[in-house]
Amino acid sequence: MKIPPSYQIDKNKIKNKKLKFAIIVAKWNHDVTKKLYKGAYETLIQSGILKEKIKTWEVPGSYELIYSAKKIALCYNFDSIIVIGSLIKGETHHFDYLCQSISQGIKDINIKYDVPVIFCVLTDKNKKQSFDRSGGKIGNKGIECAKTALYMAFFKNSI
Ligand code: RBF
Repeated sequence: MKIPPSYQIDKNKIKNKKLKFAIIVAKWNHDVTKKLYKGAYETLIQSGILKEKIKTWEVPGSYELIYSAKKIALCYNFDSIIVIGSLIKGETHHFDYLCQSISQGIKDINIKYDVPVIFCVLTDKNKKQSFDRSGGKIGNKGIECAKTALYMAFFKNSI
């Protein structure tokens, strides 16, 4: 299987109907994460991935993305896993701790398991910024992450 030459995935190039994707969505700030999910899911479908090859799970918050991605990496054989979350800076220091531990946790899974885990966790100052990046004026990071997942699925299978 060849890796597509550019970051933009051409639907016609996706010949492999067996590629399997997992999407894990945190429900915290669900008004944001549901838009990221929509962007990611629709991008996979538009790229020719079969509906039945995309499996979705929901977890309470972004912190739970770590365990759930690990469990899915361990128990299944997906070609890529997309984790979706939205962290919004509040009054406490939790934001910094959460951002740090979630990115480290997802990084650890990428190292330990043979599946690319794509980081679609927004870390924003406020809701407006999050909406701008989840289908607003800056675009939709869910779409970008699905393209990355496609690319990495090809990469995984090319080696
Ligand atoms: N989860 C998120 O996905 N986004 C957040 O912005 C967020 N903020 C939180 C702020 C505080 C003070 C706490 C205690 C939790 C927050 N969580 C957030 C939830 C977290 O990811 C996790 O679900 C819980 O801490 C339970 O493990």
